[in-house]
Amino acid sequence: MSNEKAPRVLLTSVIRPFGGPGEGDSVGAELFHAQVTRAQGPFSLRQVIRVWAIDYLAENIQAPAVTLHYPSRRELIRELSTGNYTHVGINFVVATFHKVREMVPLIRHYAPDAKIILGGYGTVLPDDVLAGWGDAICREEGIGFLRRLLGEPTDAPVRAPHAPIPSVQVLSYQLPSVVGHVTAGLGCSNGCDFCCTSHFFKQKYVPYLKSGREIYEALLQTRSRARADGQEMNGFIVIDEDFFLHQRRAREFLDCVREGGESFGLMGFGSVRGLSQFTAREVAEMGFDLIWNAFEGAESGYRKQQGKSLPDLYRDLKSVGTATLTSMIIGFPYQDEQTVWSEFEKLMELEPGLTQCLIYFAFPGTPFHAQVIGEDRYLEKFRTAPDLRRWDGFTMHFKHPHFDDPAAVERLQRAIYREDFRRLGPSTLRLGRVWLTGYENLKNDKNPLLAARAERLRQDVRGILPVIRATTAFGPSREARARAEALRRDIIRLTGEPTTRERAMEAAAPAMYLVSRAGRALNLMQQPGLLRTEHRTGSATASQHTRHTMRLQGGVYTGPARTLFEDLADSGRRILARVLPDPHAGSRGFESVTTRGGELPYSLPVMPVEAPAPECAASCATRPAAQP
Ligand code: B12
Ligand code: SF4
Repeated sequence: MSNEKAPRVLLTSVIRPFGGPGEGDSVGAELFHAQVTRAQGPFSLRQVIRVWAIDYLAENIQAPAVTLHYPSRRELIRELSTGNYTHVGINFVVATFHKVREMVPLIRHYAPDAKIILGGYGTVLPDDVLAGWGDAICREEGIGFLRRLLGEPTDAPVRAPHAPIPSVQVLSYQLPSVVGHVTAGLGCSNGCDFCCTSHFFKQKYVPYLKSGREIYEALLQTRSRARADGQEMNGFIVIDEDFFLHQRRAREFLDCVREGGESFGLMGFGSVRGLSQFTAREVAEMGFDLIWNAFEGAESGYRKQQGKSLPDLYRDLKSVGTATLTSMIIGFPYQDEQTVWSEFEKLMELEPGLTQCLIYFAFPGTPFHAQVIGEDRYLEKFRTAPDLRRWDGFTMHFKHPHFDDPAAVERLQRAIYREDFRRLGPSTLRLGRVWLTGYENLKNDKNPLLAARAERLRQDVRGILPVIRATTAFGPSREARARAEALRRDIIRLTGEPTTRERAMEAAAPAMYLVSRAGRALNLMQQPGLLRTEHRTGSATASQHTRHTMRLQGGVYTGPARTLFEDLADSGRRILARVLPDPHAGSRGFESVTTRGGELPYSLPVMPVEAPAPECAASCATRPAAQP
């Protein structure tokens, strides 16, 4: 693809607002609130997550670039009209493909000369569905692809961008710090039958950071950039599908943390198989406060579940202050309603800090997708006119031996989220309980790293006192309120009486609960805000990368008046949409998604890989050079 002008690249997420008519209410810019704490009302954790893919791409090309996280339609138009772009890259997933179809005509109109590049896991869709919406499709590691497309050298190493996100907000109180991010690698070798990322990269792990030291240094680097911009970074998210599976690298990381002597606060993903290679104390020394772990189903039989028993593993992790976000799947063929509830009981016994429950569903390119097509299991409405907006884990797509009515599975899923909240209460308190346990067990530990961890956990636990007060007033059940009272007693017993400031925060908590509740009920200030960042343009400054992070949270951070106007306009559009025909309903012409299985198609255009670097690009390029 040749372009006469010097390349100037716009990389964007899909546009906001989210949650419009026909869209799944889980499909937004948040993880916790949309998919995990969704039944927890005002207690839900709010944290907008940026699209790190476009940050990685912008950081690792040479051409000037601008990234847009969650622009509105108007903001996208403004950028396209003034940006003089030669290339516009869009990151999307299957459930947001309808937004790509809204954005592409705008790009063609306002930047008619720009080449459109489609990337992200939405590209698992077949060529005939994506045809016409882009000039290039990236179905592989993206940095190598984009460098090749722009004619840039492909042998430069991959640099981790400085791409923080806001710390969580709860009861409308925003922690003033940011959370750092590092992607250690893409893909996963475990190969679970439904897993899009694993099969996107042909069950191969694609390391961005090969050594534990590189990961350690990347964390320190992003934090020192935040500090240079006057912002505290109090934790990190490490994206890597199974961090602990790479034992040598994780041990090297542990050595670096020991050498550095500082207790980190990390969130990452870890399977039973990976975690079983480490003791809980080692996991705690590395700094993990929260691990996303898969419970799936008792008989799901995935390789990743082999290792220590879940009760033992969870008990050990909690004893050192490491909580879990535990995910469960419903809709496996062996499960009937009773089985699901008995598996849920097992999950509740583990008392996870956070629970995710998804319906078993199939992305193109996965073995499960091929299987359901082979067995003709797609429901008629998905087979003939698949509504891609509902490829979100909250919709039942298949005929099931034990559920005649697919809506029954969706009702069951909602009931599970409600019951999890009713019994165990707000996640903030559940996490607090684990952190308090860690503090109690480690405060006099001879290992200085673990003693330092205890002190960090103590401070985190004190921060939840206001949420405890709101729970005792508005908690979902007697059980949850009693848990809250017991937790407050234990916090005070172990860490001391509340200070004057803490008492004031506690007193304000019920009012903050009511404010959050009103915002949700009126659908005000619920959308993310635009984060726009320039890279290598004349006006790009280093500090913009941290200073504007809070804008992601929208609401007061992007200007209350403007946000309010936008929210009201959105509500108006939603009312109108109730009487107008849904333009995306029953998308005929997409049947190939649910009637044709098989391998993922190739990236387009197919470009020869001349230099085998960056290393990850070479190892994960999904097919040999020049293969059609
Ligand atoms: C963080 C995350 C989120 C965040 C941020 C969203 C985002 N789009 O990044 C949040 C919490 C908001 C989120 C929400 C959802 N997510 Co999500 N998410 C992830 C997660 C865990 C990590 C993504 C990441 O940051 N990776 C690190 C970056 C650096 O790598 P990358 O994204 O793979 O990008 C590389 C390549 O893919 C490529 N690339 C990507 N984009 C582009 C664009 C261009 C132009 C080019 C050239 C290349 C390119 O280049 C990059 C560098 O190599 C992935 C699982 C995973 N481990 O990847 C799921 C994942 C992407 N999410 C998924 C889903 C289903 C969703 C939801 C629909 C869930 C729901 N029920 O609502 C929503 C959709 C929200 C939305 N608005 O898009 C699926 C997508 C499957 C699919 N085929 O559609 C995934 C793969 C999880 C899974 N295994 O099923 N998610
Ligand atoms: S362990 Fe997780 S990331 Fe790896 S294949 Fe299974 S579901 Fe996917």
